Amino acid sequence: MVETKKVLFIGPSGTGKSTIKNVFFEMVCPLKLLKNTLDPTRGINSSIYSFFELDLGVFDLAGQENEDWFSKDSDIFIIR
Ligand SMILES: Nc1nc2c(ncn2[C@@H]2O[C@H](COP(=O)(O)OP(=O)(O)OP(=O)(O)O)[C@@H](O)[C@H]2O)c(=O)[nH]1
Ligand SMILES: [Mg+2]
Repeated sequence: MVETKKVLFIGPSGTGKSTIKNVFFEMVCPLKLLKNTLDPTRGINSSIYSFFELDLGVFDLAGQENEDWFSKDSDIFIIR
């Protein structure tokens, strides 16, 4: 049976959330990301990765919208 899990990257803007996602899940070179920085995330950038018996949902949230994640958009924390 395939298990499903969810990981959220949430925190202040410009602290490296999208960089971590790109390095660990997309295998992008960290040095390349220090040179060519990513644009600030808007809204949610979500992907699903399958590892053997695991489907992992990874949600990279915009730091500039942190107030919304803890108020009107807090359903992001619900595991469906
Ligand atoms: N020196 C250093 N810089 C980093 C590191 N991780 C990320 N950065 C830099 O920090 C900046 C912001 O990185 P992002 O990954 O876009 O930050 P974020 O948390 O996704 O920001 P938002 O999308 O605005 O929420 C970029 O210029 C990165 O190159 C790190 O470990 N060390
Ligand atoms: Mg980002």
